[in-house]
Amino acid sequence: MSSILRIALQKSGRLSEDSYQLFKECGIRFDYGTGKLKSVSSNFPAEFLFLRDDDIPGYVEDGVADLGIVGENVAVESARNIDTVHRLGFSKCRLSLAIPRGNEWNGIQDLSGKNIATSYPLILGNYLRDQNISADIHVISGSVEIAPGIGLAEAICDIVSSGSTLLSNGLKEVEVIFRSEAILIARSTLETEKQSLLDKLLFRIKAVQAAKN
Ligand code: PRT
Ligand code: ZN
Repeated sequence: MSSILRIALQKSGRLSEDSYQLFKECGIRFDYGTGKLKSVSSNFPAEFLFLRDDDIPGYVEDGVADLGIVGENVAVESARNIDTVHRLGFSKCRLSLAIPRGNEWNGIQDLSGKNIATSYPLILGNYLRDQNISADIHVISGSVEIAPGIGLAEAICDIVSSGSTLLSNGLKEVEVIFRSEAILIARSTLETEKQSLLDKLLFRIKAVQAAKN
């Protein structure tokens, strides 16, 4: 039986368009943006699944998908047993600590004993442990940047790209704790046939990237 790679992509969001473009530039055709949950490529042994980004690491670990594209921030925070096979260079952003603009900042020790709101408790927890800082992590799933304004936390740790969201919420970025970009992830043990399809795919991705540099 000939195998087919199952590849999980974000259905709609900041990774979607560039993920689709990447496969298109690799010469791999499939229907995208039709609202369907999956699409089989017409010219490469691959089937694409369109999912929420947060679900992709789990599906790859469980073998529902063989490969996926996610932000490194999401892959690391998921703590799933998955492999990073390639860095893709798009959807770049950083995970940063931010505090109210008017507050003084003398360094990370200022956060000792403080409340920090975030959707990234694992990455933040590891960072604070490395820095020997003991602070309370308050997990919230969205709109983290409003937490200081409503008295929920003294600082936040959130994804930043242009910085305009921080600015419009009266916050300033004081420390970058993690830099992220889109990555290609894979199940940690792929069957031989799937591995050779992945090798073919990687060869094309690298050629596309090299042509751009
Ligand atoms: O619906 P689904 O769960 O699939 O998507 P999502 O809403 O969880 O994710 P999405 O599409 O917003 O982001 C997908 C990935 O893109 C993230 O996991 C990051 O790896 C990456 N990325 C790049 C970003 C940003 N840039 C970004 N700016 N993710 C989020 N943001 C947020 C940021 O948190 C801030 O609130 O966008 C807001 C605007 O940022 P500024 O600094 O440009 O104002
Ligand atoms: Zn998400």
